[in-house]
Amino acid sequence: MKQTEKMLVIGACGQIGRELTVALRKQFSRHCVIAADIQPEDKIDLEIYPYKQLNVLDKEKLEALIMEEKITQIYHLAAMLSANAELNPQAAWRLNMDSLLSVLDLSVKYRVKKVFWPSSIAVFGPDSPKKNCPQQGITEPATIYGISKAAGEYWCKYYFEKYGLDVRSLRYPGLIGYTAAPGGGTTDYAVDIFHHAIKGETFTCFLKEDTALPMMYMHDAIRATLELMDASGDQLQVRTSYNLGALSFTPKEIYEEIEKEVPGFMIHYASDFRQQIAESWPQSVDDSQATKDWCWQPAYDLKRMVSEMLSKLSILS
Ligand code: AKB
Repeated sequence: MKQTEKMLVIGACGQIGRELTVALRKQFSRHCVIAADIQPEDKIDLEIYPYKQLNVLDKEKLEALIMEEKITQIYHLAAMLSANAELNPQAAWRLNMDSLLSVLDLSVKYRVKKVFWPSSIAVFGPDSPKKNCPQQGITEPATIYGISKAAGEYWCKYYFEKYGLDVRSLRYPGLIGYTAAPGGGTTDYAVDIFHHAIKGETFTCFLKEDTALPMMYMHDAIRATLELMDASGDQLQVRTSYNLGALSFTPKEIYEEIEKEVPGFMIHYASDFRQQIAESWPQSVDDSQATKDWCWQPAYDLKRMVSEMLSKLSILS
């Protein structure tokens, strides 16, 4: 039954896309999962194949791909993240919203069975509770990225209710992985810090030392995505996007954990415009609805994540 699925991962060269493509191919098979991204084909490693170059804003090309490949599931991960979006608000809105609307529209037209679209903790804003921010916490985002994610969540719910399209979504926290670097986010420091530690370089952090944010190891994020997509539709009470929690730490706390394994590693703090974005987000989220509906449980704590990141990155370097 699983073999009849044909999946399209849009944004497959990005931080989540790369690992999700590999995980889906393990669960299904290589030829069932088509990776698509804006990168030209000659820049792609062999492990990403089968691959199609796609600018997701090119709706005609997206339509041809869905139709020709008889796609049954779409994972739409292409987006501009929070910090870059603050610097390019119009372009961020176009990319984040127009691409989602094309995916939703074409999914209805071609009877795609399931769609995954990532939301973010960025849907919350300065007036949302800081600790254990609830599923239904106030969503009045202060960033253009957050506004696009909040609006996107309602579009997903609307397509589910109006057209019966099975769209599923998670509000990812900051994600930390070792295969692909994030780009243009506010939580990126928590990945960059590892690369500096491995190279023996002092790290300059763009957030203040006591700025706590919700975070998650990539393995947990990928597993959560697969578990949500595997869950039976009638278990899912949330058709906007699920809060998803695992860790909450400050730059100082992750630095101290890394320093235990890399003695002498140094950090320096020089906060910039990203500090204000971080301060508008909650420090931790309440994901009990995800636990209740599809049994979500994170597996990695800070210590385990730090140790695995350092050992994987030292093998790769
Ligand atoms: C970002 O920092 O913009 C993202 C996010 C929290 O969605 N990692």
